[in-house]
Amino acid sequence: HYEQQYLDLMRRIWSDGDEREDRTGVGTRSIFGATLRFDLSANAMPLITTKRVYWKTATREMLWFLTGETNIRPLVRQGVKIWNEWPHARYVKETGDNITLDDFVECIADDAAFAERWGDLGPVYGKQWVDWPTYRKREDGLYETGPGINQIADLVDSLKTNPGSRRHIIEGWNVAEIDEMALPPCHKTYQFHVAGGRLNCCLYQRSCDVALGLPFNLWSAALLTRMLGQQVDLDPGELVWMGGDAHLYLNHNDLIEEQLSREPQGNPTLEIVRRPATIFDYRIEDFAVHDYAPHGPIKAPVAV
Ligand code: DHF
Ligand code: TMP
Repeated sequence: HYEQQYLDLMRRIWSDGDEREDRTGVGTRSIFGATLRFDLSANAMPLITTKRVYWKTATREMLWFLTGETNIRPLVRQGVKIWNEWPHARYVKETGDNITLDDFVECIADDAAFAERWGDLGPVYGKQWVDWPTYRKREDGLYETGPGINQIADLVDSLKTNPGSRRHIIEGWNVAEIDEMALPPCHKTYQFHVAGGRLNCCLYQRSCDVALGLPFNLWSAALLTRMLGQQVDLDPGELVWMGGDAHLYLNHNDLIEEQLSREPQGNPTLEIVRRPATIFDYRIEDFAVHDYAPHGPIKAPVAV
């Protein structure tokens, strides 16, 4: 079963990983360098079945990236909670107001001005993907800003006009803006490859929370590949995932023990029920998952 690779990675990190302090203070076991491969043909998806993965949440996040948005407000208003902790932490730190996460999120949802001030993550994925900033040197030696680069639109174009290219890349790691981001990009580089009428994707992830983040990241990378494939008339090929620091947080112990006791079940597929005019026109209703009958959800705290 395709999921065995994921469980093997989890087992290997838990048994052999280097136990260490990390930025969040929670502590991890970590290995460096890992690869997973998934066949996406026949609409197969690398959706984890040994716990319930909220693929609609991950899909809403992907659609939000594609709008170029970096404020959590549109996510919050759709009930997507996965980015709430970071603006909340910044708010508490900068104002000294010890508001609860729930109350903070309610303010983001109800008060547009508050959200404008406190809901932004900085120039993260969405911004870099569709509006990477440019500048150029003028005759007088000063710099002026140029129009932003829409990497996604350019990618669709290059896949269509120059499929054999080795430069089909989406990059999130804008070195000059890293320190303005709530979190520097984890799923930082996507490269695409066309072979035999199929679209392959390789994701390089510099840092990976294997228990909480990776199920989302695998789904999202496969989803993006499927959406791009539909737009440029290529069948889905393979997803290759490469991780740098692949880790398990020490407080995910119960999740890990439980998940490693379960067996993968079933082979879920993704149907895209409509063909939107462009890569930017997908809606959540366009996606239907079939044959997904996972084990029950397993809750675990996210390290902030
Ligand atoms: N920080 C850390 N430490 N790990 C992450 O995976 C992570 N991911 C981020 C931002 N910062 C991060 C963005 N993606 C969840 C999943 C993905 C995600 C953030 C959080 C998460 O908590 N998933 C839970 C609940 C899902 C839900 O509430 O819908 C899960 O059980 O999958
Ligand atoms: P770091 O910036 O110190 O590496 O912390 C980021 C943490 O978030 C790390 O545990 C990896 C995790 N993460 C994912 O695994 N996937 C994601 O998509 C995101 C945004 C974060």
